[in-house]
Amino acid sequence: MDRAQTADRPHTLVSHLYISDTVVNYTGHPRHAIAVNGRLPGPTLEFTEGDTAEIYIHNGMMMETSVHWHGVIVPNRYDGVSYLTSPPILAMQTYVAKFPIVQHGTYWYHSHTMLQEQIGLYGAIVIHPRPGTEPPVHEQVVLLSDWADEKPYEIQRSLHFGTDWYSIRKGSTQDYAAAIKAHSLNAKLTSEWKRMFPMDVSDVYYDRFLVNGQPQEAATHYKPGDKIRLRIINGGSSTYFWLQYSGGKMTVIASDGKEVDPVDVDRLIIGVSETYDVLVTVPDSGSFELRATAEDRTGSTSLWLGSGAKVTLKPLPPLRYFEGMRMMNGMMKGNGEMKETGMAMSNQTMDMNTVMYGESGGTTLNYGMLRSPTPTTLPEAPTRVFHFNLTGNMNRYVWTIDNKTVSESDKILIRHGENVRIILFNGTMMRHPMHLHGHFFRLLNGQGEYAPLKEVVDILPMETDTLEFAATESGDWFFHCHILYHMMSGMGRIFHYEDSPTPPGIKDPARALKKLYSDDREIRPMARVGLESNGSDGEFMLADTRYRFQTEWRLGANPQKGYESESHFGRYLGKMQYWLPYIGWDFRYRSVVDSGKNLLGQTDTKNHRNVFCAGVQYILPMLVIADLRVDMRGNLRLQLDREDIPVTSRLRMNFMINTDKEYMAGFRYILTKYVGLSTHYDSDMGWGAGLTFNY
Ligand SMILES: [Cu+2]
Repeated sequence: MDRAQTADRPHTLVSHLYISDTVVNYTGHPRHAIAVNGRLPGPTLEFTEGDTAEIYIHNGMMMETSVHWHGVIVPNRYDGVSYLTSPPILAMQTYVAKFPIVQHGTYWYHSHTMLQEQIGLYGAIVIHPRPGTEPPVHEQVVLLSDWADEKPYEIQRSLHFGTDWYSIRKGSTQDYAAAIKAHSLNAKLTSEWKRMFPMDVSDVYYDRFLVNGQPQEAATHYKPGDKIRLRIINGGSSTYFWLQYSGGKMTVIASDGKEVDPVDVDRLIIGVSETYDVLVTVPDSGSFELRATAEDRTGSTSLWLGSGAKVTLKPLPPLRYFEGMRMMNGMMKGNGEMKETGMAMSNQTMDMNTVMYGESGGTTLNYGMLRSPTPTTLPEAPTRVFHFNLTGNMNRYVWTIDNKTVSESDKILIRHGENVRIILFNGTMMRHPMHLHGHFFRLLNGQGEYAPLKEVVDILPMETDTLEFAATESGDWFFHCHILYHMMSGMGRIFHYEDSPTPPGIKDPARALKKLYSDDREIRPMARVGLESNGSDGEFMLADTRYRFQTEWRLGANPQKGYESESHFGRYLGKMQYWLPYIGWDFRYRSVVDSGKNLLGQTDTKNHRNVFCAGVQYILPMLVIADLRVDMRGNLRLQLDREDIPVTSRLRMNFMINTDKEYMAGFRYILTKYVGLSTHYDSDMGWGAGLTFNY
């Protein structure tokens, strides 16, 4: 298309997105994925500022879907958040989004339904400025993403039950053996004393990292001397990428689609869902590497620019987890809260993770270096200020704002015409890329009037960032962490413009909102069953953000060994969810006579019992669970146990002891995600060995 000829007449560009199920094979194993127009990622949608986009979305799948235009300013009804701004696109239906293109820059589109974004429903959006305002330059879309062979639902479910399988795959279990080897046993013990779970910079194990849908891509048509504008998009579901280039400096010229004064860097990190426009030069003959390394250093993906001999980069070294652990120990109070250090940290200027990197990479980009070429000050208007604390805990994978999920909080009312300022504090141990739909905000980064405009802010642990925007729209706009599994667990809020009409297409808003809330209200199952020579121990659990139903059993191989089962229903309390008051039922039978007293001087009923009970569990330092309960006959029991003591990367120790003079100790060696070898000694059942299955 000749843009010059159509420059003066805005015109409508019609595109069709055909969404379908597909099969991909990145690892030798075929896996289900979602394709747009037969490919993963979907096609790049290209526009010129002033165009009108008319996009037909044809859902060829047997499930509903949605498409959100990330960073693109669209009327609220086309924002593509199912059940909030737009109706879901039902199976085998077509939906049309038609909106004027009022900006330029690098953006992307992705599904906003369930976990679809993880398996391929995404693509790039490139919007050119009006003709004549941009010097001609080569352009290259660099759409980064992460791929796991495991089903996204399984990833999400296992994260909520504290799986350490991903740490095993990544080599980041931070077990006792590794701690001793790294002369860091003291740090490990301190960390467990403070009830911290091993920290990592990312939660999920990915099999592949992709650039434009491939582990490697070669753009051989570039010649020495070519200057290329890389339009880099992080379409990963939960991976931050370090970017490096073997052909010299990278010049950052735009962030989240908005121009910034050019700044030369040797490397930069791109947060989940951010975009950066970067100029690079092919300096010579040869093929130069643009490498995107996952922040956890478990893998990378490369785009090669130019032809000829490969000019490679040195791989980034593995993370030094125990250095990070030491730093965290120093910052964490025993109650799971961060100490107030008095240091004002913001805008990625002090990256606490640097202690884990162990290398100096030349000039590294941070938000403080981003400066808008034109003033971005907001119009004079009354300002509404919000303080948000990002909160969460790793053990149950609950991610919240002010300790409330989206469904547990009210919509936040704002009014058209006012200015909104958000002060964000990240009190968690992870970074969060917070994304605001439908608005660019100024990130107050020390550049005064020239604060950069963004729609995603990556906020590191312990940082406070301030952003502000003019409330110029209407309707509901989602503000959420863009790590897919954090968003789905409830880390977000909805900004609601007062007096907005219901978006067309949403017929029953109250019911629609319930559907939206169901994401973080999901109840998930887990189970663990041991089959050992002395009998079977097992556990089954259903849990959501706050509640847990759990039943456990011990079935002996004969009547002397007997059988027992305990069931509990309880609610987690507190930000760190250390407390769990519960009610339950305890039933047991053994063909031996109860004898004597328990440690509390009461009649011992551990062999014959059929009682209702109430109690409370509490996580003690060293991650030991204390459980104190009373049954309807007035019998008390105090029990201490811990299940997952990481002896080595795959070896776990567990123990239990209680005032009924029952005790148990055992080991489990993790073979696969679902199977382990196990052995244990139990005061009632004796010694046994066998297999443990977990789901
Ligand atoms: Cu997050």
